[in-house]
Amino acid sequence: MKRLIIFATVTGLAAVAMATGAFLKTFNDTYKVKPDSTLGKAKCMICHTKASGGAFNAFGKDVYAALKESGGKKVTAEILKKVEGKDSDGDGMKNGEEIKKDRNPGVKN
Ligand SMILES: [Ca+2]
Repeated sequence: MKRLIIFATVTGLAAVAMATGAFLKTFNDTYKVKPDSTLGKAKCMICHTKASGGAFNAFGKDVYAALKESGGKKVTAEILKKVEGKDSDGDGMKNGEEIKKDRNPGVKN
């Protein structure tokens, strides 16, 4: 039983890491994020509240809602474009503009 729990935990974590890695790659490819930029350093925290993942921040919630609405399982450039017009973190600047200015759209600046 203990082995089963460990196996499930490890494979579960791997699946989560793979999913976020794929989403992050889509984000980075869509917006041509440079590694030394604010967004490049934010990595998982573009969509999550912690560097290790965990809960979605305001932008992550909007991307997830758009993903669910699309009926797909992968975040695509089209899904990211759908939330560009929103101001997820409520700081007065739209997500698309924040991303262009290398600001985190999920964190009030
Ligand atoms: Ca904003």
